[in-house]
Amino acid sequence: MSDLQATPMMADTSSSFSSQGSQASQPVTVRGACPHDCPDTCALVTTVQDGVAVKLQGNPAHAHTGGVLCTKVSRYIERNNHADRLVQPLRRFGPKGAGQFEPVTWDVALDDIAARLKAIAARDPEAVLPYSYAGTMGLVQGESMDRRFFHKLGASLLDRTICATAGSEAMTYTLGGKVGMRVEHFAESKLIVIWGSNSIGSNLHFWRHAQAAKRAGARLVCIDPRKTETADKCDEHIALMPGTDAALAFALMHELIRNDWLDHDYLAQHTLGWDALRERALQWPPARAAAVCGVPEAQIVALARDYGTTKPAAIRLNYGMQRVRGGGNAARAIACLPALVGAWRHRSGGLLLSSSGSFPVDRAALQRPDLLAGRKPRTVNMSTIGDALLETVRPVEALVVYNSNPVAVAPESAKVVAGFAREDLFTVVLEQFPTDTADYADYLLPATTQLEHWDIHTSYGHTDVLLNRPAIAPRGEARSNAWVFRELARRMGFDEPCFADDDEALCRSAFAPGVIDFEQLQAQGFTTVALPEAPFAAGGFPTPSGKCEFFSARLAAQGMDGLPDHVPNYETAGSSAAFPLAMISPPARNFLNSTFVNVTSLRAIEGEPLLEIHADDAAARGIVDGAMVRVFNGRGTHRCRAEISRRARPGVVHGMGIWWRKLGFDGTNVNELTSQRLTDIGRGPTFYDCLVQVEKSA
Ligand SMILES: Nc1nc2c(c(=O)[nH]1)N[C@H]1C(S)=C(S)[C@@H](COP(=O)(O)OP(=O)(O)OC[C@H]3O[C@@H](n4cnc5c(=O)[nH]c(N)nc54)[C@H](O)[C@@H]3O)O[C@H]1N2
Ligand SMILES: Nc1nc2c(c(=O)[nH]1)N[C@H]1C(S)=C(S)[C@@H](COP(=O)(O)OP(=O)(O)OC[C@H]3O[C@@H](n4cnc5c(=O)[nH]c(N)nc54)[C@H](O)[C@@H]3O)O[C@H]1N2
Ligand code: SF4
Ligand SMILES: [Mo]
Repeated sequence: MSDLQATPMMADTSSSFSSQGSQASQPVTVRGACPHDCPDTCALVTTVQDGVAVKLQGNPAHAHTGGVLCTKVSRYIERNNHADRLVQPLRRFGPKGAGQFEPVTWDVALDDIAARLKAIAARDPEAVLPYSYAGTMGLVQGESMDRRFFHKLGASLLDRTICATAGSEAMTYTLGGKVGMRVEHFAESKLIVIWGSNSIGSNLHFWRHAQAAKRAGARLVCIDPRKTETADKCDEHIALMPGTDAALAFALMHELIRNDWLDHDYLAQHTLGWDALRERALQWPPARAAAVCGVPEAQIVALARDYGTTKPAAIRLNYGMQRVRGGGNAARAIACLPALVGAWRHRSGGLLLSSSGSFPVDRAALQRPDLLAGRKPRTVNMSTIGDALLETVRPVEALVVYNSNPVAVAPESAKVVAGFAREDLFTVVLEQFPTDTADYADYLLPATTQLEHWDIHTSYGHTDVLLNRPAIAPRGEARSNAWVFRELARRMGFDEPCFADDDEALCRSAFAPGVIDFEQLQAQGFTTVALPEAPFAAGGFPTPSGKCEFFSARLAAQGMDGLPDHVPNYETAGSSAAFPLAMISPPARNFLNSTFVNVTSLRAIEGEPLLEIHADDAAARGIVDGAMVRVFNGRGTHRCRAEISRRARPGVVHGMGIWWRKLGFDGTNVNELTSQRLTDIGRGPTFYDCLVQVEKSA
């Protein structure tokens, strides 16, 4: 690869960096990409001196990043150099889950893993299950050689639903894909509705555009049960009950219809099912929605007026609102709104949930589903991994976990832990750190970090492609995920040429030739994809009808309601005397899911596992600020510190996520309480559809 920057040259993450480390030299800068599961996908610049990463900054040349990183990733070098980094392959000798390991060589580990997988696959390849999510969003370390390996093996397929499928399938049914406004155009919007998102905490670079809009006179409205730091900075906060967003969306439609704030021409030309949607919306006068949402009717009426009369109006929808039973329907109802008022006509109007459908990634080349050779393995839903591992009819016998920490992040921990603790389950974990999941490994393999490996990234919050070059040598014997699967493939006797592709070649195969400007990507670390300014100004939705599908024939064909509806939570507030409080467990600002919980300086900011509770709910239980509490329901108990907080509304508590169990009190976290029930659309988890009781704890 020809390199225009003064960056180290290397063929693969496994190559040696010792030649650079040996001589004192000028600092060099290496361009990269933030790997984390965050919509912002920042461009990074790492300064390396004598083989050591000495500084990590946002790339000022990348407009979306603007030279700014969040607090978390500005500590990435601290994380990289952490004393607990896994630096050699480990084999379990203690009981499952005890985290007792002895070091072994890579050859010993890989030979044994390959032999074990081979033996299981000879009986039933589907007894092997990969488990991965977005610990890195990189296409190479997240969805390339690993997928080739499991496709060739014929392993069970994993339905990767843990975060976003309810909302993203809702977008696909309604708009035709994970597409929408370009994020930079929010800066020119006159009304921004931030719906189910704490942008300051979890989408900081979007917030910069929202602030620019605000300075130019835009009104900002936040729709969130929690009074987040984002809600604090908006002009209006609508603190609805969890899982009631569809009711609010229908009441807005009701008012748009009643006041004729409609774009009749847009509705006639570019939408499908308007008459039926109109009829349904007319059943939702604001008073009805106010009762369901637990917010003042006047607030709904005022938002409808703002939305109906301000142009351009934009909605930043985020995944926080779709982690409930009706999350898919709610996202569909909200996605209908821009078409009612013709907001899509303007590039700064419309909606954005995810931009990830904007990228023409060549997934067939990366993942090689053709290696299945006609086999159709069963699919296991990652959101119900607890139940899946306890299944006895056709049990999972081997589990390979990478880029994920399921023991901490998956719902209903008691079952997840019981599954991972099975003595007859062979578990391989590729990790950077000794996480809760790592403790259950039979083999624990040390993984490289983003500073140490190649990758290529798209984004779900902007529309650029980023290249990540390794800046430093892997710590100890750490190896990239792609290297591990390449080595396993060799030992399994998989001899297709694609199993020889190195990590850099995998970067190149992510896009078909000519689709992106790879030269520019190499030169500056990022490149754009060609996209329209206002994608649906003249319709042209990528749905089967080419219209915004209020009515989805595809959903109807599956026996589902073709129109969006309000689908109440499984665990509706007020329905249970035993468990009267609704609990949501949104991200903590200084953690990224369960990543960074072990970084001392960041954990110090978050303090301890925390339950935010309204003063009235606390008083009714004799709970004082800072008291230890027991949060419980029929699934489990979690002890944590109560904070009497103005961020909580009455009836809703917030168990801030996602602590490592072993760093929390009693070795638990909030997922002791969450359920494995799935969303209406997309088979997603319902983390925020959860009733609990809270009491003082000794
Ligand atoms: N700092 C930080 N950033 C992150 C993450 C993190 O853990 N920490 N996680 C990353 C990941 S994996 C994702 S998926 C993205 C997006 O992650 P999101 O889940 O969109 O995260 P948030 O932006 O925190 O938005 C969640 C918000 O939704 C609110 N909410 C909960 N229930 C409801 C509801 O029923 N209706 C409405 N309207 N709101 C509700 C919560 O109170 C919270 O403020 O963020 C990413 N960025
Ligand atoms: N209660 C509750 N639970 C939730 C949520 C919630 O809001 N509330 N949010 C949910 C959401 S939105 C999501 S996305 C999931 C996230 O769940 P996960 O995808 O499991 O995310 P993390 O917890 O960040 O764990 C990622 C792990 O990948 C590792 N990793 C990073 N890079 C690499 C690499 O290159 N190689 C290898 N081998 N490992 C690597 C990190 O060290 C880290 O331990 O959690 C879900 N769980
Ligand atoms: S976590 Fe998000 S905001 Fe922070 S550096 Fe990474 S992409 Fe940027
Ligand atoms: Mo997520």
